[in-house]
Amino acid sequence: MNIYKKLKEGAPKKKFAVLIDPDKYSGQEVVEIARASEKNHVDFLFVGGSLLMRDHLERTILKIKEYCSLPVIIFPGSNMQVNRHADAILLLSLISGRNPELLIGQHVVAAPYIKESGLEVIPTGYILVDSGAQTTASYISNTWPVPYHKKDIAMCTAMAGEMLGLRMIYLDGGSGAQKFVSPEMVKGVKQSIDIPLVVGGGIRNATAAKQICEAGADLVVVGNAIEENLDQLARISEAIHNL
Ligand code: 1GP
Repeated sequence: MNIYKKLKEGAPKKKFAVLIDPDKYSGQEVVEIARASEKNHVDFLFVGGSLLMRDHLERTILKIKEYCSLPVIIFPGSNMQVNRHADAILLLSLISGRNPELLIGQHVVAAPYIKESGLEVIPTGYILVDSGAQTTASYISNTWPVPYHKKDIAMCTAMAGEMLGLRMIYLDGGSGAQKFVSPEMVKGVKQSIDIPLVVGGGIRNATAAKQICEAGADLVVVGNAIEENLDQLARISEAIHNL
């Protein structure tokens, strides 16, 4: 299955990914979320976390695979999060930051492992955006996020990412963001690039997901809101897919 193709060719139909942080779910909860995701037509399951405290990545992926047939994409917090049981991996280059380790350093170390894994690689320009308070992602990455109101910076960063050959842009307020990326910024970035645009961080309900899609996101990622209330999954999925 070519996941990038599925993402790109599906446009302008909007897509929905649920983020599963392996630290936060028990085995039974993974089963529940996997089943609910399949039932409610979620397009992709993202697995990963900025900081993992337990070695549960593989068992989480295997559990998902046992109970649903949705594509599993690793959204890695570091080069330790590579696992051949997933379908694809976002090879994130943190282009909003100036930390060489996250622009190229970790990739060099991970490259042979990723190659051996056989995972589909989706080179992704990762742009962290300030969301009201410091997130784990910005702290751990040792980078400054793009200021909330500076959409021009996000637009130019995304353009540069595309010109460098990255195949997707991910605008992220960070997990548990107090506010999601502004629709104005999403719109500006979407107009600046021809590659798919993923938006996540702090999207907590169907109204927010709809707003982000209408602004131009091709794929919306939700983690915390679903982790706190699984009922949100159906509502958000419906809002995104009915656009
Ligand atoms: C974080 O975009 C993801 O990197 C999802 O964020 O958990 O806030 O939905 P939330």
